[in-house]
Amino acid sequence: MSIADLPRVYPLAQLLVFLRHKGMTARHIAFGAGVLFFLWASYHTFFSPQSFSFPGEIYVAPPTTTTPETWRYRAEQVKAAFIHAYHGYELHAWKSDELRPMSGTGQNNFNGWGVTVIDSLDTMYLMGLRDEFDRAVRFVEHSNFTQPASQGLYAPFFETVIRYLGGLLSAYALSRDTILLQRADDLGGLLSPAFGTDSGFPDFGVSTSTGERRGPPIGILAEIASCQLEYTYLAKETGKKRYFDLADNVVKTLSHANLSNVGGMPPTRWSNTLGTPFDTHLSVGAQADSAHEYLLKQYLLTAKTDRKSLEMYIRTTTHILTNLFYLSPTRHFLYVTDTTGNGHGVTRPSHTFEHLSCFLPGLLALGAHTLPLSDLASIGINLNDLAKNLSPESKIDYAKMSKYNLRDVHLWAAEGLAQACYLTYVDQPSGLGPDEIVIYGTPDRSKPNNQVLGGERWFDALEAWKRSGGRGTPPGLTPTAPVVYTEKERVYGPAKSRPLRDYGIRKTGYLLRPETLESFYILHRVTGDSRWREHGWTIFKSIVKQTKTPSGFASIRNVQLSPAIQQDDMPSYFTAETLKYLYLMFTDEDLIPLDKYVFNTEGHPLPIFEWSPQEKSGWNIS
Ligand code: DMJ
Repeated sequence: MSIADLPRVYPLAQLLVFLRHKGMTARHIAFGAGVLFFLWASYHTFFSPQSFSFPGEIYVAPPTTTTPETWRYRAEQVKAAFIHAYHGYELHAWKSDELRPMSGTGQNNFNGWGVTVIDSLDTMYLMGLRDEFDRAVRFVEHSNFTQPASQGLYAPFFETVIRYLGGLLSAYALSRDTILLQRADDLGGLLSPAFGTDSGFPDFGVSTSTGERRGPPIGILAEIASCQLEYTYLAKETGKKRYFDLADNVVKTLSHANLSNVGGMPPTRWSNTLGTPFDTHLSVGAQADSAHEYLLKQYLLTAKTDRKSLEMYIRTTTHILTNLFYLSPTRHFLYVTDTTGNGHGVTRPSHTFEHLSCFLPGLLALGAHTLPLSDLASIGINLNDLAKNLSPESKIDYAKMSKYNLRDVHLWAAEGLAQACYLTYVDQPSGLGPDEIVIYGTPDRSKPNNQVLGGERWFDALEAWKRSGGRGTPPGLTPTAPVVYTEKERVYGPAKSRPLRDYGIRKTGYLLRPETLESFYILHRVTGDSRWREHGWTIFKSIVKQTKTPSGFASIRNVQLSPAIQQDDMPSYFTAETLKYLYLMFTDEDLIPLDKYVFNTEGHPLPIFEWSPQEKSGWNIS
C-alpha cells in the first residue's frame, strides 16, 4: 500500500507508513514520539502562551453555583471578622480612636473621641450585635465633644463629619435611639463654626471648645463638599433650619461657579474666601472623590428635589466619562485617571489610577439605577443645554454623549472600571489591591525603561466602536486574565515570553480600604450579577489571610509580597465600611434597599426623606 492509497483522514497513519518507507524501525519511531511528547509537554508547562494569561485573552469567570446556605455562611464569616476586630479594639484600645492591631494598643488620631466606636455603630446594628451596640451607645451617652481634641485643639471638619456625625446619624436612623440624635445635634452644632469662611465653605478644622476655625485659604474639594448629606439629614431630624442652610449654601456656591474651562466638573482646589475654583486639576481620587459622590446622593436623599446637585452630577459624570476614562495599552482594561488643564482646552492626564477611585463604579451604577438616564428629557434635562456655558471642546463632548443611551454608557463604565479594580487585586501575590498604580504606555521591549505613560481615551474608542456598528462588547468591558509576576519578574521585569501587566505600582500598600468592595456591593444589588459577590468573597479571603492579627486586622505595606508585611494600624473605616459592605453583599436579605437609603462616604446609610410642605415653604426649598 502506498501513502497515496491511505485515506486523507488518516494523516498519522500516512506519516507512519512514510517513516517505515524511509527505513525507520518501530523503536526509532517510538523514541522520536517520546522526545516530541516531552518537548510538547515542557513547552505547554513552562513556555506556552496558554499557560500564561496573555493580554487580550478573554477571562471567563467560572459560573457561580453558590447556594444560599453558602452565602449565609460567608456573611457569618464576615460577621466573625467584625467581632474579632471590634472585640480586639474593645480589649486593647477602648476609648482610643483606633486599634494598633500588631502591638495591641490604641492611638488617638481623630480627636480622641473613640472614632472606632462611633464609626462602627451601624455595622453592629445591621449585624445584630446587640450587646456591642448597647455598650457603644452607653459610651456615646457619656461622650463630650467639647473637650479639646487630643491631637491638638482643632477637629478636622471633613473626617469628623463623615465618621462621627455620619456614624451617629446612621445609627440613630436605624435604631431610633434618641441619645444618638442628641449627640449628633451637639456635634453638628459644635462643628458648624467651620462654615464661617467668607464663601460659606467649611474650613479645614474647628475647635469644638472655642469655635475658632483653622485652615488654609485654599480648600480641598472633598473636604469642602462632603457634608451636605449629614447636615441636611440633621436638619430634617432636628427641625433646625440653620443646618439645612449651611449645607444648601455649599451646594449653591458650587452650582454658581464658573466651570466653563473644566468641562463642568468641579476641580480639586477652591478659594474658601471667594467660593471659586482655584485650579484646573480634575480627579475622582484623593481630595475630590466624595464631592462627586455627594452630588448624586444629595439629590437622592432629598427624594429627588435638590435639582442643582443633580445637574452638577450629570455634568461631572459626562466630563469624567468623556475625558478621564482611558484604556490600558496592552490588556485594554478600563481605568480612570486625573487631568490637569492649561485653562485653554489642553489637558494632560497623569495616568495614575488610585484605589480611592474604585468607589466610582458603585456611584455610576447607583445613578443608572435611580435616575432616568435613558430619558433625561422626562425630567427636563438636556445634555446640550447643560453644556451651554462650557468651552467649545466640552460642547462637542456633551453633544457626542447625547447620541448615546446614557444609562448604557454609565453601566458600561461601571462594569469595566469595577473589573479593572478587581484586576489590580488578583494580579498580586497577596490577592490585595495596591493603593495607586500608574499605567504605562504602549510597551517597547527594546527600551526597558520606556517611560511613556497611558493608553487611549476610552470615549474615542467608544466612538470608533459605535461608528463601526457597535457590535459585540464595548471597549474596556472584556474581562482580562490576571498576570501575577513572580518575585524575580517583579525585580528584573518579565521574560519576553511573558505578558506585560501594563502598569507599575506607585503606592504598594493595601490600607484595608473599602472602595472596590463598595462598588461590588452596589453592582450586585443593581445588576443581580453574582460575579460581583464572588469577587467580593475572593477578596475577603485574601483580607483574612494577609491582614489578620491576634487582636484585629492590619494594613499591609506591599501587596506584591505573600505573606504580606503588616503595619500597626486598623483604620476605623475598616469596621465602618469594608466589613459592612462585605456583609451586606453576602446577605441575601436586602437590609438597606437602595431606593430607601443613601450611604454617606464613610458607608453610613441615611434614609431618603421627603420635605414636608411646612419645611418647603418655611425653609425656602423649591
Ligand atoms: C474613607 O474614610 C471614606 O470612604 C473617604 O471618603 C475616603 N477614604 C476612606 C476609605 O478609603
